[in-house]
Amino acid sequence: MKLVTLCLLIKDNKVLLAMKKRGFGTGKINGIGGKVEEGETIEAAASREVGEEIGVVIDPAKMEKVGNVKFYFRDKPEWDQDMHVFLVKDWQGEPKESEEMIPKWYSHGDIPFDVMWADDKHWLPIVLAGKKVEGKFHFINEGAQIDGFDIREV
Ligand code: 6OG
Repeated sequence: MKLVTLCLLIKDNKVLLAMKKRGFGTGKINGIGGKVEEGETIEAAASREVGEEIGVVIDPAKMEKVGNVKFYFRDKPEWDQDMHVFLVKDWQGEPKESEEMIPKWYSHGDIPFDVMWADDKHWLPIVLAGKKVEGKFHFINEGAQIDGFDIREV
């Protein structure tokens, strides 16, 4: 199962999300992150991905771990992912577009769930309310549809 990260930058009660221009989830709006490379800590991987994708520098020690969500794809088990979610309130630089992503700030009441992964509406509001989550989702139709999930506050 692939180990991946997702960072949510928070400023003035807004969250930074980005439209993915290529790779897994192209066209969807999501937090910023990617695969953990061999020999890398999860925090270091999250910080590296944010640097590569939106040009912002994060100190791995200043990220707050707020979730662990696992995804199982019934018809594509090679897509299965173990995602670690972080809130980030302290960074250096201004988020900017890259070849991979177009970032944009969203008010908490204005999050475009209809163009995001279907799981997000079930856990992202909990995390944005300052709580931590743990759980899993089962997908069918190559990730287009949820076939069952379990999300808990921890
Ligand atoms: P790369 O393959 O681009 O990393 N990701 C998901 N995020 C959400 N919210 N829901 C999902 O439901 C996701 N599946 C994957 C984790 C993939 C990026 O996409 C996230 C990584 O940040 C299925 O390296």
